[in-house]
Amino acid sequence: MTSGSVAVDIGASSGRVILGHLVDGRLALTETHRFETPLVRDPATGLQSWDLVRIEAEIRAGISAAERLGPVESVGIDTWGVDYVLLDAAENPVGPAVSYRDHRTDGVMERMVERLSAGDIYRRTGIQFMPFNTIYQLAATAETHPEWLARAHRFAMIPDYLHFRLCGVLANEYTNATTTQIFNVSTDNWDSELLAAAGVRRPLMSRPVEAGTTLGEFVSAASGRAIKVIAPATHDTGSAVAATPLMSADEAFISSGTWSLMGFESRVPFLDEQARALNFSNEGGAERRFRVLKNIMGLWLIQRVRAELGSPSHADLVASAASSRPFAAIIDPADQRFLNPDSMIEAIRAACIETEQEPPADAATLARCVFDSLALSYRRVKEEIEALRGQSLRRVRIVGGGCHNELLDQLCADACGVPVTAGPVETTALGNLAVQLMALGRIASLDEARAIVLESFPPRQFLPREAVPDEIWHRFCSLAKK
Ligand code: ADP
Ligand code: LRH
Repeated sequence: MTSGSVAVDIGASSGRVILGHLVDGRLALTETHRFETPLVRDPATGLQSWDLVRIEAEIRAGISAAERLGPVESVGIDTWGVDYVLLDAAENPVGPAVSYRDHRTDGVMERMVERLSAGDIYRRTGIQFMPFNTIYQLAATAETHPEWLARAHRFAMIPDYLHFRLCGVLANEYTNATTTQIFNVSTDNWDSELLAAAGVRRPLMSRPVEAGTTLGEFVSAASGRAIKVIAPATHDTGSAVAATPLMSADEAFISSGTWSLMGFESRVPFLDEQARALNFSNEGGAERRFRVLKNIMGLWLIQRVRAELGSPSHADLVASAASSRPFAAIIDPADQRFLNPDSMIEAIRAACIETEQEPPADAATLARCVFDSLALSYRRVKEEIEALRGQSLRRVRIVGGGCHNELLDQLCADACGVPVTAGPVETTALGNLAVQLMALGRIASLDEARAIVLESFPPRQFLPREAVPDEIWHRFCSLAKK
């Protein structure tokens, strides 16, 4: 049997280990393991954190399961962005791996921006201002737990750390480094002034390596074999867009999961005043292509609503929303109150009451409110992208777990007024694999990888049907200004 590569793709809702084979110009995937990635309260500090011990054990279990299916040549890990661990002199974690959803960063961004100037931070990094960016998380640590930074010898983003656990080589990978808002897009390295402002000593950081770098070897306890550890685009969105079959410059992507990341690909970053005013990110990608995008609150809203409703199936929630009255109540998903409220249902209802709308009262109306509001957000970002580029978009490609939601796929086509394609669901794993296969010399370029993805997993099409009524669009625009 031909050897395969393993993509470990860990999202904020679930992690999966996927074995990929490239056979006759097609990629075939076998999921060998899936697990939840819930937030846990660190017992010592109460901080909302990730359980990296468990995540590492799940990764090892998934790789062993893949090996039972046949020889594995390489493995690479991607995760959500912005989160990190500090390592001490013995390379053990200092403090917990705190989640970006923890409230410790409340108010930190505002204070730092006042001190440093938003224009200057944006010119250096080109990254969207979000309160949970790594720079503000580090500044929060410097305020509340300076002893952690004092003890730290190294800084690792989550996938950097997990790769280190597999192969013993610690490297900071480029695509995820760009999500920190501490990476200087002009010098192509960590920004010393921003590091100092965040309270971090420069020697903690190493010059980021490219996506596609072979880091070392993982010697499998199960088989005794050595498996190459290859850093993919370790930022999950970087891997997702690497495999999104973008076929021309007038196509946008939405990487749809816990977040909806909507944007376009560019060979150059957009760093001017308009990009800053619109608060776009220029995230670094494989082959040094930039993802010019906006973080939209995404399916996190429905994940939390669903959990509070006792976890009805996704299919039931979507079906009930489909039969519920359109636009009965809408919210602005960008409102930071939705980042991590005690109750998402109460946060949505409160936002509706404040804007004099009937608050959704049951699963169907809550889900409809979330899906309608996300579709309106997609239209807003589509218009912002068009303004930024001075060019119309002609297609939106949705990838990720969220494209299972055919109601949302259709609402996106209706709101944006352009054809939408949905799929593949496992685009992030495909992008992770593609970069490994490029490093192994099996695929020549991202363009070739995308052609293979399109051939292997043809997406579904959704054409625009009903335009959003003007009154609704104006209501949404006025919500966003409040
Ligand atoms: P992440 O990588 O951030 O963990 P995923 O890409 O796995 O996220 O997407 C998870 C989301 O996909 C869920 O929150 C859910 O809203 C949506 N989803 C998954 N399966 C379905 C389904 N069968 N129907 C509708 N939505 C679904
Ligand atoms: C999506 C994602 C996104 C980040 C967020 C923290 O999973 O990586 O690109 O901004 O998580």
